[in-house]
Amino acid sequence: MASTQRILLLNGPNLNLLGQREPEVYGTATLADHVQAATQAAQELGFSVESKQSNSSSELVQAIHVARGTASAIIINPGAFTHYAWSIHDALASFDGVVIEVHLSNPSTREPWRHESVVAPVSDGSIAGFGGLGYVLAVQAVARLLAR
Ligand code: CA2
Repeated sequence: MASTQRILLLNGPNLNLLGQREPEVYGTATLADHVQAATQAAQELGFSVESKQSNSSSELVQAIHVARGTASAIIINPGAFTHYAWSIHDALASFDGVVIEVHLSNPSTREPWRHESVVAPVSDGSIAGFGGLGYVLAVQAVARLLAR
């Protein structure tokens, strides 16, 4: 029997503060709430989820390296690293599986510096502006893309 396929769920800087500040932008749910919803959706589709949040780009790069060979997909909300962290771009480019970029808000409708994503060019797709639903939609996208 094939082993359960693993999804690495990564969240970047300051997302550990979700639910504590700026609810008008990011909602009232905590990161733990989002991870739980994504994990439940993944389990229903036959996947397991490993979740990591870090405020350090090097830790996120390291987690992506570990995912090479151990995970079938990466779902990543890189936080502000989205807009300038070429190290995360390069690490994701080295990952052979499915990559989905998620944002709670819609960066395209916000300040101009948020309009560029250096992660989007190395992602299979990006989901933005749906709040926490984005993580669940990303899990569903992973399942569909891996079933092709
Ligand atoms: O919309 C998203 O998910 C973002 O990735 C969130 C990042 C932002 O820099 C991106 O442009 C879009 C910021 C995350 C900060 O999270 C906070 C949570 C609670 C309180 C303050 C910040």
